[in-house]
Amino acid sequence: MKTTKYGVMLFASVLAFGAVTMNTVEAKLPAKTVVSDVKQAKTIVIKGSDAMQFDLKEIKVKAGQKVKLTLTHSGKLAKAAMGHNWVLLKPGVDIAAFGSKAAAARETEYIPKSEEASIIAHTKLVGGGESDSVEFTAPAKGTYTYICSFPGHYALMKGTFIVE
Ligand SMILES: [Cu+2]
Repeated sequence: MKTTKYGVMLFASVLAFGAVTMNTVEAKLPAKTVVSDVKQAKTIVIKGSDAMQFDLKEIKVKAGQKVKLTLTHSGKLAKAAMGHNWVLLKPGVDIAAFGSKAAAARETEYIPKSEEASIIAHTKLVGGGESDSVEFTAPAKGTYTYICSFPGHYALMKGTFIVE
């Protein structure tokens, strides 16, 4: 009897986890369910490649939602040559100015100490085959920008983070 009960609970939690990770399912659910989703963590996986590209150009979350974002480097190149991170910037940050300060911040893996106030959340720098995750609360409704702050990457490695 006990085993069956735990089996059902495990199955239920697998289902719940699946619902959080699938955007398409979330979009089709009735409004009532969507509201409760704000309290659930949103899991996002974004990949950075050896071709200096993020596989996601746009990410959508809800205001106040817990977000767990994992950056995976899908390539093979070393961190020193083709490192990637994921940096979510506050609105109004001059990306070119931020990028040039970041490029000079090699000791802190291209996260400039002087610009910490411009950053909402960021992952660590990863090389080929590595991953890093960051958890944060989605900020207020609006449109934000994320970049990779490795020198020279932000021009190509950039996307829009939409908070609804
Ligand atoms: Cu990069």
